[in-house]
Amino acid sequence: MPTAKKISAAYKLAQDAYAAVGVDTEKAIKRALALPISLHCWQTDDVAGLEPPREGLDGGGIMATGGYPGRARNGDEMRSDLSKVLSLLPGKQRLNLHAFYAETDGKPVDRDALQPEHFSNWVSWARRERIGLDFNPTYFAHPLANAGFTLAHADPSVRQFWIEHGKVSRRIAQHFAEKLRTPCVNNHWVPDGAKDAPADRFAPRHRLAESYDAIFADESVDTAKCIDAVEGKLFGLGSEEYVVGSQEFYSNYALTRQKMLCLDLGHYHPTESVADKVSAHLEFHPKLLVHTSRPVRWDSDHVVTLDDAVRNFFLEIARGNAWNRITIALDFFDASINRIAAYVIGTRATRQAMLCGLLDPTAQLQAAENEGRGHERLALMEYTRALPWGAVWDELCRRDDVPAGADWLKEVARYEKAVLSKRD
Ligand code: RNT
Ligand code: ZN
Repeated sequence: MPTAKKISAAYKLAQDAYAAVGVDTEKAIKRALALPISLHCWQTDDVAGLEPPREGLDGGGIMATGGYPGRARNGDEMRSDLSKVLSLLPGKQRLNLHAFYAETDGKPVDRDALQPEHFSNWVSWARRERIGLDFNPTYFAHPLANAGFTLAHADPSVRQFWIEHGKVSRRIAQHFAEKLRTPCVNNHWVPDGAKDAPADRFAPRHRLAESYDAIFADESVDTAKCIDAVEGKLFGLGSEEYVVGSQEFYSNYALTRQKMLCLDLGHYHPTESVADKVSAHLEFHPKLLVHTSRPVRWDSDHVVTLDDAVRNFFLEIARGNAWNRITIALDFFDASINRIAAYVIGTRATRQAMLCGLLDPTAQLQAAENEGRGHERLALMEYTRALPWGAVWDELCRRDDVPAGADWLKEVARYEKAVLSKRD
């Protein structure tokens, strides 16, 4: 376990090694700590939500697998777990809530009738933790989503229900922004799609665009406070053949309607590079939202690790100096391991990838490339992999007063014994 003295000694050496390739580690640490990561609340309870359980629901393409003990069963348990997680993370965090984590005091309140007051416990908690809130309308796990269609449903009354849900979600997001004095990103993802080849791919897409337009037509919502994002995907459980809200659909929609486009690292074909999409989108879109995730063979939402996909994504942000144009959020859920540890691993890995991006000797690499020394570019790229970013990371943790190395595991074990193991 690294002591403060050893961390500082290793950091000094690392600082010199990075300085030799023109990188200022002090600057990188400051920036890596300041950029917020929005933690998804849904790893606490395996995306179950806090609504009364309903029979015969189709999960809407979202499924957490595994039965590790200690799942949070209510809002208080979720908040307790999330506070523990926050205490083990360096840097600035936010919380990303889904609408079905409303707390309605046992009264049934359907999604189209949700109000800011149903989230007052979350707002008080966020205030105590001094963090901002983000939001997501929940267009799944509901009887009116069972057909596999919501905003693109052929029945206008079903569409209208979901349009109302979209509208209330924006008012709730605006409320969060006002209460916590920080803009709230409100991300829309719908499960709409078909398992098998539809005869008409046009009509649902037309309906989806019209429904969103109806949601966003509400001018009482201030778009400086509620920042709407839209998230597409390639396929899902039950929408293997056709996803109404595909990547192309949402790229065009976001661009023409001034909405933020969300790229989820699990939402593409495994051979596609999401990193490569960054510069293509940022040529046209002012900002992007990213969901870091880890697809294993498919959109499996495994806990994020410091793999090449995540590293390369943030390298692109660094190389385009696009840190002000990216909003960072997490999206994974694994019910087969300790959920507190899952968060700490995934959030730390995301921030480590950000740090690695910030430590990239971009100026030298680009100079070598521009001056025709491709071999130098490649050699330097390889060399940077061996540079001691881990020593910089430990120093970053030390400065923010959170456990460095794997020391946080002890606290996870303590919390598991004292709290999680007492849950059914
Ligand atoms: C689904 C999307 C979406 C969800 C969350 C729960 O494929 O990635 O972001 O995971 O809204
Ligand atoms: Zn996502």
